[in-house]
Amino acid sequence: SSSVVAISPYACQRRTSLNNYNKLFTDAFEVLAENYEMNENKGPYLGFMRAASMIKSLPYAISSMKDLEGLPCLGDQTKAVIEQCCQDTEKSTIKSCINFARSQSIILFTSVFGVGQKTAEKWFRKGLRTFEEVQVHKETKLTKMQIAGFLYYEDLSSFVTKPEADAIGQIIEDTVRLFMPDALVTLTGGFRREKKIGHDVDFLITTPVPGNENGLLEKVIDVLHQQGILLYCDVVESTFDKSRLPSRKVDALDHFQKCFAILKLLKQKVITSNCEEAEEPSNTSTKEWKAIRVDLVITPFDQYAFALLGWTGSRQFERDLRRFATHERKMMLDNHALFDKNK
Ligand code: 8DG
Ligand code: MN
Ligand code: MN
Repeated sequence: SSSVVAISPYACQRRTSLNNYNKLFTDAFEVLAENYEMNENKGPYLGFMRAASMIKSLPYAISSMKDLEGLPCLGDQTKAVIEQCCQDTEKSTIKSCINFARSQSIILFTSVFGVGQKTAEKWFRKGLRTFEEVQVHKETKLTKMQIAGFLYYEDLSSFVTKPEADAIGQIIEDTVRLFMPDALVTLTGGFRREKKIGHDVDFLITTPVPGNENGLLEKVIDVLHQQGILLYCDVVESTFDKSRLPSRKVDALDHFQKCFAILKLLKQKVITSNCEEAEEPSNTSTKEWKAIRVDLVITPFDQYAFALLGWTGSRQFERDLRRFATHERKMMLDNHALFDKNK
């Protein structure tokens, strides 16, 4: 079944649907990757992420090692994990391994908005193992971002649904249009890939008239604040320098002005179809709103296409696009431009 058509080692050369026939394997790979990333072990981290990405493109469920013949992106380590999964007929061992890995303190800590690897490790080294321990520990100084992260942890760690993303989109669009009627507000990230759930909602904002985007973000933030729906906001100013060449770093962040925010979404603003409404959990809280993570990115119009490509993700797809540009086309791609190194 596997090698009728050769599968490309680049994610950007593979057709991948949201239908993942091998979720158990890819969950295991991603959790292992995360553990390696924590230990700053870049090689195995990329190896497992690449393997997970490739496996997501397979139109069949892997059931034995024979199914792996001719597949790219698999090394000894990844194959060993697949072999173990295949032998584990109940799948309970692998599932409990995944859950155990996820419950480990460092990974648990980085699930808090504003807590990166360094902070998670620092807390761990101090002997802290739970959120409670972190919050009551006298010496822990939380940043504004981390305070928001803990305050809204429950909302932020529950997934954002598509209707919620659309409701946020309406708010952002209405607000932007107050100042710039011809502005373009585009939903990016996982929802642009038609994922049904996400951890946040990402938007690109641009205007066709060069320069009109200057000052727009501040005005939008101001209105959201006045409406009382801005729970948190961290603005990162643009660091774009025209003389700069595209970054060679595969995971480099971009230079656009942006804002990492938390918005308060009133539940009444979310339009759900009947079938989705029916499964509202028996919530004990009477809270009428939900905290939602929102990323707003402002781009000049002439860089919009590259920004859109870059912010659509997935992360692995973006890595492979850049790798493909570099190695197969001798070009350099980032969120701002595509450079031909020969010209
Ligand atoms: P999710 O939120 O549903 O979990 O998935 P996602 O939408 O694919 O992930 P994301 O973390 O929201 O990021 C969306 C894409 O944007 C991702 O492929 C990487 C890309 N990206 C950039 N610059 C930056 C940046 O500065 N921060 C983050 N988080 N992502 C960035 O191009
Ligand atoms: Mn996202
Ligand atoms: Mn995001």
